[in-house]
Amino acid sequence: MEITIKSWGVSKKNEKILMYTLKNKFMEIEIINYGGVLRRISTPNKEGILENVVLNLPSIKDYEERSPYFGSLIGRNAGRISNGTFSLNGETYTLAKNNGNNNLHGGIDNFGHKVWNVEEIKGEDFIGLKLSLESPHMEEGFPGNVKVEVKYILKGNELSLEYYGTSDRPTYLNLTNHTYFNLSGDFKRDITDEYLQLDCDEFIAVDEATLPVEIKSVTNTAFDFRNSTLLKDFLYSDDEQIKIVNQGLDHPFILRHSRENVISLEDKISGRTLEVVTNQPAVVIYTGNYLHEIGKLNEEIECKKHMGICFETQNYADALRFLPDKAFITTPDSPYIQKTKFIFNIK
Ligand code: G6D
Repeated sequence: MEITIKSWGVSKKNEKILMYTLKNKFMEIEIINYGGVLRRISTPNKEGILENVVLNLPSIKDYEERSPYFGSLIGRNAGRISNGTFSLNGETYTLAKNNGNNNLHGGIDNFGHKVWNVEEIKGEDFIGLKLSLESPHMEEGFPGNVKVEVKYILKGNELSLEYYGTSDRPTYLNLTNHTYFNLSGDFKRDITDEYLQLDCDEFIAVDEATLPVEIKSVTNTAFDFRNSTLLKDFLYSDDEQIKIVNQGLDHPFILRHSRENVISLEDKISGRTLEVVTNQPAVVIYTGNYLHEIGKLNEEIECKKHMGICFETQNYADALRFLPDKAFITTPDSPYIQKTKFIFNIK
């Protein structure tokens, strides 16, 4: 197990960008201090060949100018807050609007655009990084002086993300990571050949602005992934909710938590599988329905629609408006905690 660090240029604000590579016997990952971006995860295919299973871009300039949150840590809020406003304890807060009339992924100067502090962590059977940042009271309109820590921990074939946040006054914190997985290896194919299985009896239907409108049973809908489903069959099936988000998934699913592994993705061609385990109540699954707009991933490969799939584990979408009783409020006495594990295997 080893951690190596190299310089990865400078940001537009002249901040030093560092790339951390963590390696063990099974896999390798790369993290940059800009946005806490998880830039590469290389895992073996069934022939034992290590290849990258997450979408990435070649330089820091690309991340600053054209990344649709590739691998970024997202805060202070994952997803949309409708009308860019919320009320808490009788106060109304006006947030930065960066998605029509809504606040998306925390606003303009969100956590995905910040340079995080990074410390190395080492244990007997794991290595990791502890990323931290402070977000001042009223940043992007959110109340509270907030301190956030995210640990990336690599142990065998598992990558864990442990989030911890505190605030000096009540606020809304809802963090996630926006990695786009593609198990084919080095982006050989899009995700339409991959199989998805979810322990979810319910999903949340959305409107034209991708805001949540109704909790629905998955039974007798295209959104029933309780049995493993080939993504191609879902993505091109005829359903209003698929079309409303530009042909795909961009929907919250409510996690059942009846067994340990609540989300699984499988690529039968490479033999790779991914399982996601989380303590969060929901996951927004996004199938990269606009990825054809971002240009090239590297010198040879043009990014296509459905090139990656995100599992954004989080609180219920737009919870302060849509499900206020379930919105988790961070207070000085009750910190924000999320634990999510990504487990890689070969079948
Ligand atoms: C998120 O849910 C959103 C999408 O609508 C958005 O386009 C993407 O991030 C960039 O997953």
